[in-house]
Amino acid sequence: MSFETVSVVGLGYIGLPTAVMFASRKKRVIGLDVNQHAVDTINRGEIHIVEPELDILVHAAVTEGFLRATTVAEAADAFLIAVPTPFKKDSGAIPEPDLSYIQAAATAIAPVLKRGDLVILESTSPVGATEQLAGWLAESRPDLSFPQSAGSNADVNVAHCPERVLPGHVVRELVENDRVIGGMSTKCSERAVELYKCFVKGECVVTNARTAEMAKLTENSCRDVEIAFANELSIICDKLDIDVWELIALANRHPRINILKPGPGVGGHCIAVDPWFIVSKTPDEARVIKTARAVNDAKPEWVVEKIKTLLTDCLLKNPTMHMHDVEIVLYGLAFKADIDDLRESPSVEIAKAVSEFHIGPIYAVEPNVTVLPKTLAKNVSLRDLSDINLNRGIHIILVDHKQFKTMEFKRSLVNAFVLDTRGLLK
Ligand code: SAJ
Repeated sequence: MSFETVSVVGLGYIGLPTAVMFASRKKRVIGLDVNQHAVDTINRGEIHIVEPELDILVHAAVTEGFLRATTVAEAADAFLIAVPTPFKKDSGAIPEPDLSYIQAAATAIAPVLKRGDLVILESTSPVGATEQLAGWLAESRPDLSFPQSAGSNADVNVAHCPERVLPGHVVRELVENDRVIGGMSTKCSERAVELYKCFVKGECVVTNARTAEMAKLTENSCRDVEIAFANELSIICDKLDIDVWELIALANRHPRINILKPGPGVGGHCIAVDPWFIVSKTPDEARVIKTARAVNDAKPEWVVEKIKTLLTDCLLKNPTMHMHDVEIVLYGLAFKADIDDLRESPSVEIAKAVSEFHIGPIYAVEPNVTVLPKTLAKNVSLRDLSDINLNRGIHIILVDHKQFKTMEFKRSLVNAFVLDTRGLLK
């Protein structure tokens, strides 16, 4: 049976581009989201997030009638769940995954499930979450059989196919990347491959659900560990008076070395979160993964200390100045370059810490947002790059947005009090 109607649950950074991919292949796509604003925006053919090329695709999908968003679940042949999987706040030293959004998605779609349907969990999840999802669906629908009891003969097939696309490159990577397809039975995997093949040009590699869950967590934990190594190097080099950027460039000339870039810390809702899903299941075994998290989480604090030192230096060099005269300019608040996503951003954390000790003006230059987060709104003002006086104050580069990469900007900053956490000026 082919998939005529596809329902995508969760219309965020992953769900919306995925919905649009199916719509572009002329599938009837129903997007389901609890956020009425997102639903209304999409139904107008507009988008509520920043992602290159997505606006044109959504506009086309909606105006051609292939994509429609709603807050109430409707019947479909396949359901893709792309909801957040954060960790529980205040769950102790090792954060525990919060599966409540997946449970809510299961509760929403269960009433409209029918024989032959396929349910795919795309959200990055701890090992065992797909089985848990299938359990919740089975509880709600005792009239249908699921793979945990019926295997390949189940009425409803369930698989985990983790999203692996890079924010900022989602549209291209959705099509080109290989997919890991972890079915709860052979039939589940076959059906999932059939579905993804309608737009994925990469290979669809089949495994079981638990391995697929762990594969995704492994990818992001690997990146976290590698970034922690770079961040640790940057702190060591600072102490030893070595230019870390030159050092890494030299080391990377070795044919088997590829050190990543240090930064102000690791942000976003993936790399800073997913390793905990491994650590919380196996705390005694996941020692490197846990340490990498600690190293990366401590980097913003280190940056804040460097800003304090810069401020002291600035005041010592300008004895007539008072602290309230010194402007601190923070370049970039997003968690990485050329996106508008401020979630779990180390730059926001740094800006907040600066606003707690500095009594002078604090400006944030973030070309991708128009409103500051509530935590910063009181003491930090959002400025255009063109309104910044580069000849005075302290300048902290937190994100390497394309707007900061111009030669003119780089040259102007050379003589100022500058902390370049991204190596942008190198
Ligand atoms: N970062 C550094 N130095 C680097 C690379 C990144 O400090 O050399 C920082 C970034 O500034 C950012 C954080 O790490 O704060 C994460 O950025 P990222 O570009 O490494 O990753 P994400 O979170 O945008 O996307 C990751 C990707 N995973 C991998 O590359 C293994 C993506 O493919 C996943 O789909 C995504 O997580 C996800 O949704 O899980």
